[in-house]
Amino acid sequence: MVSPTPPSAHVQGNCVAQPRLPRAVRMVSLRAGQSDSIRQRPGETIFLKGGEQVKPFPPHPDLQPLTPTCNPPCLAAAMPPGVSPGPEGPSAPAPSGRAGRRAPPPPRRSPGLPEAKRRGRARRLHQEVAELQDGLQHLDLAAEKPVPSGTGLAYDKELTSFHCLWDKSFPECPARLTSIWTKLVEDGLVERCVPVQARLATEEEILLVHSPQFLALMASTADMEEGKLRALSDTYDSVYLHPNSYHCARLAAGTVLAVVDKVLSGELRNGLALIRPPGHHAQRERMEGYCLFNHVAIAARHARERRGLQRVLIVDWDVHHGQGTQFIFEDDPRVSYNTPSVLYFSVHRYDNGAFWPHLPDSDSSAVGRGQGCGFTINLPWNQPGMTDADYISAFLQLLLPVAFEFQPQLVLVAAGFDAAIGDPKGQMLVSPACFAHLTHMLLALAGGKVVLALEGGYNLHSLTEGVSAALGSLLGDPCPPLAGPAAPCPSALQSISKALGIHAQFWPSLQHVEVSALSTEDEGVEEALGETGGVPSPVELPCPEALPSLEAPPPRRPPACTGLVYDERMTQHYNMWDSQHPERPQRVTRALSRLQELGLERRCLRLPPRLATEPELLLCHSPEYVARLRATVGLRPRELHRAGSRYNSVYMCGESFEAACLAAGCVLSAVDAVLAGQVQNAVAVVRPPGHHAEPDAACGFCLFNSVALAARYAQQVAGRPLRVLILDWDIHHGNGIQHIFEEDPRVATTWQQQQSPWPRASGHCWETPHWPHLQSWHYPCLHTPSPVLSMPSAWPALCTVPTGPAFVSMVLCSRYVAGHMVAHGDASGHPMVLSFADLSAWCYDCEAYIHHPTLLPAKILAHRLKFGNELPALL
Ligand code: X5A
Ligand code: ZN
Repeated sequence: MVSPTPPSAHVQGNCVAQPRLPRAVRMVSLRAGQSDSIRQRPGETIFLKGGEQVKPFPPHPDLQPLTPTCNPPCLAAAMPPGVSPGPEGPSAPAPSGRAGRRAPPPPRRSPGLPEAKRRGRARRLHQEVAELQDGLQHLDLAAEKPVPSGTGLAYDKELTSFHCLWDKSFPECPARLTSIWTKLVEDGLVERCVPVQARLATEEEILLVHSPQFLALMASTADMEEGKLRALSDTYDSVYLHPNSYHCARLAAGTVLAVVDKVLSGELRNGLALIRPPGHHAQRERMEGYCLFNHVAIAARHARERRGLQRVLIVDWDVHHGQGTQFIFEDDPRVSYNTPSVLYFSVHRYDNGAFWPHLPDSDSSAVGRGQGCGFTINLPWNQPGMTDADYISAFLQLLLPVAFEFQPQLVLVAAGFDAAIGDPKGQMLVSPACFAHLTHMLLALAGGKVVLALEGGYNLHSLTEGVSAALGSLLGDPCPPLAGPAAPCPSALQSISKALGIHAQFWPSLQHVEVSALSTEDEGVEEALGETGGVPSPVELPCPEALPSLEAPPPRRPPACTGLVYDERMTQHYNMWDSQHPERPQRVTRALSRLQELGLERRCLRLPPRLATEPELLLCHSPEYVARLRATVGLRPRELHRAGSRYNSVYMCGESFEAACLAAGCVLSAVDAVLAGQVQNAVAVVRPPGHHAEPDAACGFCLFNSVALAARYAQQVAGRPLRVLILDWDIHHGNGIQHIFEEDPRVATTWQQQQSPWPRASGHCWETPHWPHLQSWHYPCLHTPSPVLSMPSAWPALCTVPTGPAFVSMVLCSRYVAGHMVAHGDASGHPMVLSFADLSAWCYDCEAYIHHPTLLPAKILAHRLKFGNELPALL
């Protein structure tokens, strides 16, 4: 029935060879005013159910413009006789194929209540159709605007024009800013930033947070004599005033606003405001703790009230609790949709109340008040000496889960550096590099709209190193490595656990199922607990490294460069008995052309592809197995079929061995480039895949275990102990990798996998290939039990077309052959059609059937129209 075809021709088969992918379509239900919270993803199309339009983004220069007007797909044609099709009537006959030739519905019996219900249902459905069509009319096919770029850096020498007149050794001093500036110039960071002009905050802006009386009092200090300044200062806690203090505090606040505005407008990606005096202790009617005006609080209110943001996250990693900020927002009136607009997170030294500002409000029990409950998150440390591991844990376990749930539109950081190692006040041990990591973690939020405002930091050395490290992350530099393996200390864990316990009631992301609550009959749990007798025993990690020393900061690496390795020859591995097999050559050709379309490919450094050598394959596979695979080269189809069927879910052709060697070799090439420092990181677009391959067996489309080989190879090349982390996000369990490394402590493997039947059970129900970078799914698993889809012969039909000397094999479904959907598309100019016959969607841009979860509303509706009931199992 099937004849093997030359691979090159095969790749050009008619169905999926087009490089352009479908724009994913997203249908969204919105309440009024919410539309700016919907973000378009690259190449994605959004239409709204209620008819409200998503503000179109200007087209991305890298993407070709699409048809400017887009009509709805052929739902009109899809409407059953019971539903009025609208003015034009059905524009085409029922779809072709067996499905389309179904018998008409049986004649009505007696009218009555059921009939009235049916009509009511039809009316509602009609309304939904109208809504859907209306939504489709507003399809916005413009691509996403370019990602903002540029890191803003705001600084003004003017900000050094005040100091404590009566205490020359006061820690909050002008040298803090000058030494930071010198360091940033030295490190070459200033020239990589976009300068942002400092400016004064207006009175109106200060009044967003502070009272008019307090503002007037601060303004009056500009003309005071030293004696009066000192007397006034002494009526507050830990502040000094200088004749220039008021001016500089206004300049500091305005400077944060200047950076925030450029980030919100998209002129800059992120930014840093180098300012003093600090701000986070200042309250509505009080200066305190070296602070006059609360710059970050003003910026948050400004973002909300003047720039219309709904959610702002404030992260305060200054070693002191920003009680001023907390007080300002803890009972802040809600803004919209019952959600307070500002989430305040502070990690600080507390010492059970013994550390300044000595307030019970700084404990984790303070969670906000009224509508603001849960939107103040305090993480108090009860011991000095907290390390990188403690701060990283605080972020990973507490802040980030909440932040990802909150989905801020802007992140403001009260960036003090007094938790840095060597700071006289903080007495903590945080390395400068850690500030790069903390900053980097926040960049995943708010589309990268992160603004750092300097707060404390009184050891000039660690202050300047810390600022430099944080700025490096804003600029996109890779984070400097942290000191060797380390875990949070017991006291830190206690603080984190307590805060988690308190905030789990507000944030589902913090909820965990207790191990004790799991069924004891669950063998896995018992087994895992059995190993340690129930007592947690921390893993022992090899090769601990020395603690970081301030004396020898790691050399700064050049800006990140990403490697890309790909070789066309990997497409020569193909399934000659089933060209619809999901692991097909087009997976890599399409991936690569998508990278090209998006302009990503030309931003990478192309790395040389190569074949994995025999000794390299032996790093993970047995000599017998390698020999057995090598022997498949040149076998005849019948022998190849037999060779493949020895294994679970494996096919082979004459070129499979070479393709598998190439896939593995390309990954090794990427490892070479990364370890040599030629690139910061790399992507290998390879097939066949590898993670199911066992030491002596192919498995699940995989021949050689490329990733496992790469891990072993990296350790070999490095010539020193190297800890390797393998993250396997394939939907299937990487059984091969696990078996290879189960007993190797140098390789940690982690899986994020669904409970899926494979690889435990074999069968022929393939899940769709999962490419996280591509938002489309081709050729979905067609096992959805619907009356039409269960007809076996409708899909696929095969035809072979002679094209000159070669043969091009095309697998076409019967609907394509009959041409109904194509005809409709040609006639209507619709970019996409949904078949009423079997709910498949055809995309003319891709010339392929596509599926995406966002098509589901349309499919559900079509199913309802056709069968009068709900679509059974979802795709
Ligand atoms: C911003 C900052 C410290 C206040 C300490 C008062 N303030 N003892 O770090
Ligand atoms: Zn501080």
